[in-house]
Amino acid sequence: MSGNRRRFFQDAAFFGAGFLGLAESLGGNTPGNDPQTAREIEPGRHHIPYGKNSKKQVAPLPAGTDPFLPMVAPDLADLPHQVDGGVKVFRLVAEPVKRKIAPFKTIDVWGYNGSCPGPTIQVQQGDRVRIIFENKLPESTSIHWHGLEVPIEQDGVPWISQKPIAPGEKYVYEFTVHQEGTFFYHSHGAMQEMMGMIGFFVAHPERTYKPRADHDFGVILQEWAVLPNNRVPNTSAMEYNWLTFNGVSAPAITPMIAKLGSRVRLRIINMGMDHHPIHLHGNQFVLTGTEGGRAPESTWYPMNTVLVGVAQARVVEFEAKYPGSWMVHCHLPHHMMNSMMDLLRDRAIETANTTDAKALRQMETLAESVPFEHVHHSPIAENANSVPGFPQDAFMEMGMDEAVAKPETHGLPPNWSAGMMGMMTLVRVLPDKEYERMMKRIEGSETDRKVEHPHKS
Ligand SMILES: [Cu+2]
Repeated sequence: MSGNRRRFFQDAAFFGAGFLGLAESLGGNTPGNDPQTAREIEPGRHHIPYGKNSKKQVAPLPAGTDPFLPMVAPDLADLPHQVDGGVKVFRLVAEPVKRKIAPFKTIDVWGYNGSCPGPTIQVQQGDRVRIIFENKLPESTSIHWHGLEVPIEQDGVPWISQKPIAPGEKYVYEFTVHQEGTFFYHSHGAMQEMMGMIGFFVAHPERTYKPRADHDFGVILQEWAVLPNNRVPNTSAMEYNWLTFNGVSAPAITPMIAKLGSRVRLRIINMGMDHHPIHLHGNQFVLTGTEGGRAPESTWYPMNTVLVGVAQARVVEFEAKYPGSWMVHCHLPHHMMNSMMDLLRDRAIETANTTDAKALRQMETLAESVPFEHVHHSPIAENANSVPGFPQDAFMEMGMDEAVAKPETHGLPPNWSAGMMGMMTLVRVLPDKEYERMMKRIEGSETDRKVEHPHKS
């Protein structure tokens, strides 16, 4: 039949669109190859953004300082600290990490403390911080405190402000955080950055921002070029086939949960090769901050898409006035997709030159080899095959609700996961009672996890 339509799918295979990568599953991946399971990233996923976390603040607050609402970065954990003579002491370890970016795709990246991106550092304006850093990479590295005004010897640039930190070496950074805002820490090596070596460094203000937010969420934007049947990103690539929020691609990204009537803050930082226009459905937001800190209220104006350029932070806030599951996603079309290269391999799907029924059967056959529970794409017209340009999105959707199920996805409509790919997640705005039930569900699953793994708690 039509060579054009067949080529569409072949091209799409190399272009990177549609299905989630399934290399490991189709290739008979063994559990031992996946040290970082979904369960292991759970600690950062679960959160009670309403106040409970603030009990974790151990150091007494100086006079004139408000307690802060910690930021929650879904799918990432916080870096814990100890207090030594009034100094907040963090231990940060650079090391290779296996990151499960989708149910059937784990990649070899570099990060910090077993996580890529690294765990979130949260401090308060005025804090003295000490970061005891250890390099467990096979090469030298250093850490730059992006946006923070620190003495030159703390700036983390190899050969300029310090000697490179050799493999196996430790290095201590120490400085006072006099700013407030959304910063990041990252390796100052370009290729190491593209291997994922970044994390949030949030400095909460001494005095709570007005109006105060009830929820504070964070998202790190990253892109990866991972060739078929490969697990190591190509860090010199100029085009990308996997796009992640906090190191996970949709639909595996954990939704953010907000209470109806609350004020929601979303901090977004970008450490990659591309800009990302991040769009929120159904609501307007205002830009309340950048990588330089809080913006004066006189500069706020309504918008619903914020362009987050490389090395920038953008902080937006909105009133969650409307109940529903509202999408937050990058609006670059190719960033709303996952790679289908891994799925296709040598079994190139030939749906494009066949009828809808045959296409479905082929998809069902593929689905049988992986734990997809739904393969029912959106309806197509009877004459679809005669329309120039068909198909575009017609065969791209594969539901995997069960594979990515977690408390935060409870109650979403069946097959919700089918259309979610790449840099895409949800803010679920829940009325009071539903919100309370959701929080209980999340807490309950945290309790289960602790019982199951008492040695980890
Ligand atoms: Cu994007």
